[in-house]
Amino acid sequence: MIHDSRWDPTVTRLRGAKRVVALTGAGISAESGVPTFRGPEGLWKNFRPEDLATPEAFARDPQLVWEWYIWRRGRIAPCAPNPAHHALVTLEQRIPDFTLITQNVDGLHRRARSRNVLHLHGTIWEVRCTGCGRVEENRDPDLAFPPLCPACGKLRRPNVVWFGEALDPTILSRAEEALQKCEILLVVGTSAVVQPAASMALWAKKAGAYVVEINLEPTPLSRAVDMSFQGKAGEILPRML
Ligand code: BJW
Repeated sequence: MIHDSRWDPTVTRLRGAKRVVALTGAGISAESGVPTFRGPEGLWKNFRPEDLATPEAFARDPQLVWEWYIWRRGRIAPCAPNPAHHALVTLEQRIPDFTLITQNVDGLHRRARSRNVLHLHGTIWEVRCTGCGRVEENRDPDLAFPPLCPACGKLRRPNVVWFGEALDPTILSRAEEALQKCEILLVVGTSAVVQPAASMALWAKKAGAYVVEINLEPTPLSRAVDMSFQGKAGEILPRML
């Protein structure tokens, strides 16, 4: 393997680091076969976010929204974690204080056995009652419509965060805390356009972290970070470790 000196500062820092955060987006699961949102093959190419990923869309046509989520569950279910997910598990085992913040709802980090995972945008494998708020795991591939709450009889929705909705304040403050104190932040496979996740690299940088981006292409963050690697997460992350 050819030695590339651009890797040295990151590799050296990772070796000595005690507090590391990884922030991941849809790109980390792309090599597992999970569709991303943006880009030529992305979900938003064929679907409009405002028709499917907003509370207004769900209020207007819950069946349409549920059909989309059931279809996505079917796409995700056969997908397995890839070398990038596994590399982050290895990193967690080496670093005393490691936090994985993910925007992904696919559950692949947990399946890979990452332990300290903060799901900023929820999970596609849970349902939440719009009446009483009860949350339950649900992996039913043929979820019948309408999915009603066994406790209060109201309609249940996917337990994800749609545009215009607030993130869980507990998860957000745990993420903020980890970003404030980390020495290194790895930003992997996110287009960095959806807030507040898109600002997290800047928060960490301001607090003194060394920020490394891994993405197939440049993003709005690329100029602001300390090091930007272009390529597949499933190739770069294992090599970096
Ligand atoms: C690879 C690769 C490989 C490919 N290797 N790389 C401030 C300014 C402007 C707007 C806002 C703002 N604050 C809030 C907003 C509004 C909005 C927002 O950000 N809009 C922007 C689009 C303009 N944000 C919100 O509404 C958020 N809520 C909020 O802030 O609430 C405030 C509030 C407070 C109090 C009361 C009420 C409200 C919520 C955002 C929720 C986002 N939800 C979704 C859907 C989740 C459920 C689901 O999955 O169905 O989350 S949208 C979608 O985008 C999903 C993703 O998590 C998110 C980010 O996408 P991501 O992960 O970056 O994926 P892609 O596809 O965009 O990019 C993939 C990248 O990977 C690409 O760069 C590729 O190059 C790369 N890649 N293969 C490495 N192998």
